[in-house]
Amino acid sequence: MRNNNLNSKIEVETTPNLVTKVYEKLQNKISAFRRAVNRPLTICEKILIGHLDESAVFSSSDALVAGNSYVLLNPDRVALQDVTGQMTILQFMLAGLKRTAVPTTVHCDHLIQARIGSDPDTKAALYENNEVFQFLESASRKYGMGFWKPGAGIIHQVVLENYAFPGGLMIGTDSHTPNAGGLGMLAIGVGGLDAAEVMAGMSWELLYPKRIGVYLKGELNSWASPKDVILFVASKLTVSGATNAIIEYFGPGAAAISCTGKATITNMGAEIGATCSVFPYDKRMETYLRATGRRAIADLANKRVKLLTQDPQIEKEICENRENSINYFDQLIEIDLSNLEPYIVGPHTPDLARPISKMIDDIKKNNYLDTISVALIGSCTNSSYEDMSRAADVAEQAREKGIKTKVSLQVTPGSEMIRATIERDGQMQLLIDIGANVLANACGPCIGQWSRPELKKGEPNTIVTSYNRNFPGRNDGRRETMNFIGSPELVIALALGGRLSFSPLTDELTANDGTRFKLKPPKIAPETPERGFKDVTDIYIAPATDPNSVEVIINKDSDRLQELQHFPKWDGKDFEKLPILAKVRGKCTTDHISPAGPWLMYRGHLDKISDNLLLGAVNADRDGEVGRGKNTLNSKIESFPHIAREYKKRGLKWIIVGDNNYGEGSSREHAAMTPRYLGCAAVIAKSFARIHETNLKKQGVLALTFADPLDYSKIMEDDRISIIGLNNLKPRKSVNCILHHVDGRDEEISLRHSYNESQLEWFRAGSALNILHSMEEASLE
Ligand code: MIC
Ligand code: SF4
Repeated sequence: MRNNNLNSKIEVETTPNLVTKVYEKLQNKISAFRRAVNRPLTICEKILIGHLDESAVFSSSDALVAGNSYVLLNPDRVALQDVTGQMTILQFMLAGLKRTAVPTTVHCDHLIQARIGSDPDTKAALYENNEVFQFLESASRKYGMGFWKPGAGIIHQVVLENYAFPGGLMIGTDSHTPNAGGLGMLAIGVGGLDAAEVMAGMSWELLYPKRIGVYLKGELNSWASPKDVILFVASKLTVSGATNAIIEYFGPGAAAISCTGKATITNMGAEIGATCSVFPYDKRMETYLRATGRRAIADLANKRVKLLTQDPQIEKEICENRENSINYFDQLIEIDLSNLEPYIVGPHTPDLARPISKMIDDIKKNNYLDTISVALIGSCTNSSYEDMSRAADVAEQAREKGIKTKVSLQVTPGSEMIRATIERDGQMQLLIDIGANVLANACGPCIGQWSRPELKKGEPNTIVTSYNRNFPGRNDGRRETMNFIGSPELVIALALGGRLSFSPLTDELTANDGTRFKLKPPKIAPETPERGFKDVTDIYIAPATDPNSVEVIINKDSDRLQELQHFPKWDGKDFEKLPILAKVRGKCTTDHISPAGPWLMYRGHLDKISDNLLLGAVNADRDGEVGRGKNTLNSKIESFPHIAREYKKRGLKWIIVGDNNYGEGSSREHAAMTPRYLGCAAVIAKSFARIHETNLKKQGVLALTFADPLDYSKIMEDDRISIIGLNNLKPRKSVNCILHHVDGRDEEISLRHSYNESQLEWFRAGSALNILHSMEEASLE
C-alpha cells in the first residue's frame, strides 16, 4: 500500500506552482469521488479526498469510515520546530536518506529562554544552543529544508505568514500545527517519525477522522474575541472530546472573524484533542493572503472557491432543520457570536472554563489566589496584528488615565514581522508605556522557558496568559503556579486590575488623578496593517544549491545531540510477568511524561532526556507522590527514571498503566522514545490521545487500552503483568492479559488495541523507523 518511491527527486517548489498542482489534484480526485458517492461534501472531506494517495479507490465511501478506516495521504508541506525537529532529522538521517521529497521548513523558536528581554535573551540562546542551531542549520541546508533562524518567530505564526494556503494539507511536528486551519488548510500535528517518513517521500497514514461541525452565526462584540469561541468550544467538548475528529467551522459567523482570529480558534483545537480544525475559504483569508505578499495564491484560490468551501446545500439543509446535520457531522455545536461572553479557563486544564462574570464565584469556591503575579500575552496562538492592536487599545485607555499595570506584563510577539510592524505602528509603544516588557519572538514562558528567580520555591501564585496550554508546571516548571488563560485584551485588563476577580465589564479602575473609570471594550481592530506588514530580512536561510559540500555538524562528545541507534526487533516472545514502572492517576499529558522547560536542552540526546521520564506523573498507588514509585528490586521509593534504568540494566522490560486521555497535549515523540529506550514494553491506558498513541506505536511500544476501563483499578503496585498471544496479534482482535497479584492470585483481563496490519509490523520490527531503513536499503540494492 505504501509509496516506495523514496528519495524521489522532487525539487522544492515555489508556493504558487505547488498550489496550482494541488488544486488540479483536488479537482480530479473530488470529481472522481463525487461520481462514486453522490452527496454534498464538507470542506474537510474535500481536502482529505483531494490528498488521498494514488492507491485509493473511490468505488464507494465504504473505504472512508470515520474513526475506523486508515487512509494514506500525501501532504503538501512539512514544518519542524527546533526541539521536536532534532529527533525528526536524526531519524531521517538514520533512515539513510539524502534529501527531503516534500517542501519542509525548520523553525527555531522553542529554545530561547525568557529572562530579561528580547535582545539579550536571543543572544544568550544563540550562544547556549549554538551547537543545536548549527546542527539544524547544516542539516537543513544539506537535506533541502528552509531554515528560519532564532528570532524569526514561532513556527505556526511563520507558517501562517508564509506557507499556509487554502485547500492544502500539511503536517508539523508540533501539536499546534492546526493553526494554519485559519487559512483554510488541513494542518495536522504529528510525531517526528511521521514527519521523517513524509520527508522521505512516503505517504502518511491517518485514521479517517470523524467530523464535528460548529455553526457560527452573529458577530463578536464588546470584549468577546475569537479566543472566547475556542474557550467556549473547549468547555463543551472537554480535553478529549474531539479526539480523532476534525472540527469544521461554518455559517455566517465564520466570515465575521478575521483570518488570524480563525487561526487562534483552529490552533487551540489541539487542546480538545482534535486532529485539526478548519474554516472554509473566504474574503478574510483573501485579505490576509494579499497583505502577506501572496497575491498569486489569493488569485488561484478565488478561481477555485468551490473546491475550498463546503457545498452550500449542507448549510442550507442544516439551517432548515438542525437534525439534518447527522448526514454530514457526527456532532453539531451552534454558537451565536453576538451572545458570547469573554471566558477565562484554568487552572491546570484548558477546558475548565467559565464566562468572566462567574469567575469571582469560582475564586471563592476554590480558594484560587486572587492576586495576579504576572500577565503574559502573545504566543503562537494570539499574537496577530489584530490581537496586538486590541490589546494596545486597552493599554491606550490606561495610558490616557496615567496608570500602568499593577503586575508585571510580558509580551511575546509571534514573529519578527509582527514585532517590527507593531513597533512601527505604535502598538508596542502603548504596551511598553503601561509597563510591558518585550520578550523574544519565541515560545518562551509558554513552554517553561521562563526564568523566575524572584519566585520562592513552593510559593503559590496566579498568572494569566493568552497562551493555549496550562498544564501544571507548564510555564515555569512550578506545579504550584495557577495558570489561567484568556484573550490578550482581557489579560491586559486583568493586569491593570491586578486581580483575577477583576472584570472589565463591571469593575472600575482608579486613574492617576484619583477619579474612577471603566475600561471600554477595545475598538474593532484592523486585521492587517493599513501600511502593509514591515519587510524583515536576515531571518531565513535557503537550502544549499550544492548539498554534497555541506556536512551535518554533530559533535561526538556532545551532551545536546546524540546519533540514534535502532531499537531492537521484537524477540517474538510474549511479555511474561513484567513489573509496573508506574500506574498513573488522572491527567497525564506529555508534559507529565517528558517535561519541557530545562529538559528542552536534551531533545536531541535520547539518553540524557530519558532522565525526565514521568517526572510529572502522579502515582496512583501513593497519595500525592509525583514522579516516583516503588522499585520492585529493592522496595525503595525512587524516581521513575532511576527505577527504569535499574530495570534496563538487568534486561527487565516493564509496563506503564495510564488513565484517561493518556499523553494529551504535545506532539513530542520523546514521551514515547524515552520509555522505549529505557525498556517499556507496553502502555495500558483507559484511553489515549491521538498523537501520543501513534508515537508509541511508531517507536515499537505496545499501546493497549482496557476493554473494561474498570479493570484499571484491579492493577496493584506490586503486580506483575503478562501480555500473551503476541504472535497472534491481529487488527480488531483483543489481547489477553494476566495480572499476577502479590498474594498469588492470577486474574485475567482483556485489552484492546487500534493497530492495523502495517502498524503491527512496526511493533514486530522494533519501530517504524526500522522498516523505513530496510526499505531504503532495499531501494539502494
Ligand atoms: C507545546 O506547545 O506543548 C509544544 C512545546 O509546542 C509541543 C512541542 C514540543 O514538545 O516540542 C507541541 O505542542 O507539540
Ligand atoms: Fe510554542 Fe507555546 Fe505555541 Fe507550543 S503552544 S508552539 S510552546 S508558543
